[in-house]
Amino acid sequence: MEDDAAFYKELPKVELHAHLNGSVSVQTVERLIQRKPHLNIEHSMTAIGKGQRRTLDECFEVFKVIHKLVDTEEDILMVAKDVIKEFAADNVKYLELRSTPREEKDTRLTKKSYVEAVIKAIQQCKNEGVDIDVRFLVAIDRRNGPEVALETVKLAEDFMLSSGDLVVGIDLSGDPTVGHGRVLLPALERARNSGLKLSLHMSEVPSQLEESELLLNLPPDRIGHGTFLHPEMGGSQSLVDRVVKHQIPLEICLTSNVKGQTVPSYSQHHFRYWYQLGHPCVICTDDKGVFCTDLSQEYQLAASTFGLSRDAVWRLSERAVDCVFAGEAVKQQLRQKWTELQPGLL
Ligand code: 6MZ
Repeated sequence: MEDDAAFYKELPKVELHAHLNGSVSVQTVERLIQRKPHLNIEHSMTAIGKGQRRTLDECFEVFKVIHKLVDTEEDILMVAKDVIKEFAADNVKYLELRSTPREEKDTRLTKKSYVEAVIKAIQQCKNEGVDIDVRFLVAIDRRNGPEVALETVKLAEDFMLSSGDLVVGIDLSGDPTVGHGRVLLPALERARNSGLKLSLHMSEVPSQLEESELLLNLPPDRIGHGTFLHPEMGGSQSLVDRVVKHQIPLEICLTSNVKGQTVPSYSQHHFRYWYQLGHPCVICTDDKGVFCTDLSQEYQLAASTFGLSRDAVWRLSERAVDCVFAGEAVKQQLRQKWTELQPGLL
């Protein structure tokens, strides 16, 4: 069993669905709490431990607590650097972080300085020789409506040009029970037309079928969750057919979906359905801090729940390279890395 854990840890991995503030570890939360003792925040308010479950609503309350702890440029820089180093220590070789730019009047944080702090963290890690290629997706929180969405896309466009390929796309996320994707389409279309890739949370909860139909017209470059797209979960065959036709990869977050109770158990997770179709699926963490997991653990869970051999797990991690938003040259470098590492592991 121990040997098993070592295999998943050593496996080179690609992480494509990681929300920055959901990824903050216990250790980093401790440092933030020390910086802000007056907030009276305890660890139990920022993480959902082993065996615990919450409603999705309660998960969104946890993010609000973390946002109180992370509200200066300095905090963002520290949190982003810690998160990047933790992924690297877990043998993640390529990471796409996503985060929603926030402004905080009290600390003079602006959305621009927020993104700058994340970019700085990525560059500092690179200069320190941390062995991981990191890119950034600027996130739209659906709750904030169409004007903020458009503003966010414009911010991402500016950084796409100035960051030297570090900003590669847009994420659409936030509480899926709030707002409607219809009003966000102009912003998302603009993003696509200016060359930003789109990773959209879709059908995370059952009531989003009409929205998913609309968002698929774009179409997105990747889908976050997609739990309720297929007919066995109340979705439809036509939705599945469109996802398959466009070969849109699904970002799969097992622990997040089970702890957030959108999926009743690991064995009933929609990964099974899409994996059996041979559709591109990428194992991800979502919020490794909040859900107390890491990517090695998620691969191990997928293997034990769905009976995947080591060869199959290897192919799963290798195929994730095809789904990254960075360009062809980066994909080639990653494929080369996988080829070099394979003999030592399989
Ligand atoms: C939808 C989620 C999410 O952006 O402050 N977020 N959105 N579904 C989920 N499933 C659990 N998990 C996280 O990171 C926290 C933000 O990411 C989004 C929410 O908007 C949350 O506020 P950042 O770095």
